[in-house]
Amino acid sequence: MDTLFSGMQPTGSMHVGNYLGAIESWVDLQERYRCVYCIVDYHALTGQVEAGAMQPTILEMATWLLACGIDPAKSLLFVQSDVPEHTELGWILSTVTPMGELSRMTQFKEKSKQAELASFVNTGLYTYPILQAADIMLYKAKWVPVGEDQRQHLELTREITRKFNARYGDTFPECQPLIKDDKRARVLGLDGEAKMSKSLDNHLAFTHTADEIKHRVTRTMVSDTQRARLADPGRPEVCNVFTFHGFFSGTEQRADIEAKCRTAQIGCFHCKSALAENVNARLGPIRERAEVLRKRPDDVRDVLRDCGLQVRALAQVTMDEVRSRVGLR
Ligand code: AQP
Repeated sequence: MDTLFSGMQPTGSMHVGNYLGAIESWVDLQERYRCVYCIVDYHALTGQVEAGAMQPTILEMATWLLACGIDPAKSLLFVQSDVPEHTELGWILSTVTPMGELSRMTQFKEKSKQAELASFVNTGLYTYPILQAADIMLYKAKWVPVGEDQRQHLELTREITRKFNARYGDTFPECQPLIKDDKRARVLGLDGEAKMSKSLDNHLAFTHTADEIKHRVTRTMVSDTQRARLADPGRPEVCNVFTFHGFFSGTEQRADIEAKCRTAQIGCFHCKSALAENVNARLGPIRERAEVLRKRPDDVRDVLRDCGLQVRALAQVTMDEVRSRVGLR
């Protein structure tokens, strides 16, 4: 089986964008690959993390991932900082990474603007993609399921792999991104413009209650902006609410909504209410499983610890090889 790697930051709650863009695939891919899934707490330090706040959010993220269907009998789910080899390899890879390539990263440009508002652009934000390359390369992963926003970082990982192999000999495979080929690759936020994201507060979080989801969808989600009155025919093809029906509603209901929207037989509120119901129906069983796991936090910690030990053994084999190739002791 080929190895597959992906990571998730333990910041806030999982949201519908993470779920549709990445986590749904994480679950499906467990059947076909040796999956290594990582809660990337070192990466989260590049954001505004309060001292001491990380452990509960790591546990919370692990709980959501298990509730979504990550199965420790099939996949390795661990915490990045339990395997310090990530940062060791990251340092070595930084010595083959051109600064010019890093400076082109659009995520750095966007995140540093947000960080500027908080008056602190840290170096970790800039070198983030090198640590991400180390995360993947440490397990010699060939496949990386992510959302579209990570495509550029994975191109850089491939470039870093080529540079390392050219300098020290063939050591790492070039990874390939696994990105959905539809609108789930970049789920838009409730504003219908930007990527769904916690920091923009345009998201539907797994921690939102059913009522909060209903409120957010029916009251704040932007639909077809040109449809001013109920009597105006709608344009589902430009409407983010209709796109979300594509993610959450059945074929028949979608066809019905589309026809009635185009002929102004239903208004946006009706369409959004149906969507909110379907989102809650999808999240319901996940929330229930998370609730059960929350009563057994030690079981979740055990999974992270056991997987961490297994993964560290793999990482140490790679680092022995890397140190030897590079000429370190
Ligand atoms: N809107 C999205 N559409 C599709 N995929 C998405 N991903 C994130 N947002 C979307 C994918 O989710 C995985 C985990 O990403 P992350 O841990 O880096 O989360 P994030 O991108 O930091 O999430 P936010 O909400 O955007 O965080 P903030 O606002 O705190 O910066 C990745 O595979 C990512 O592609």
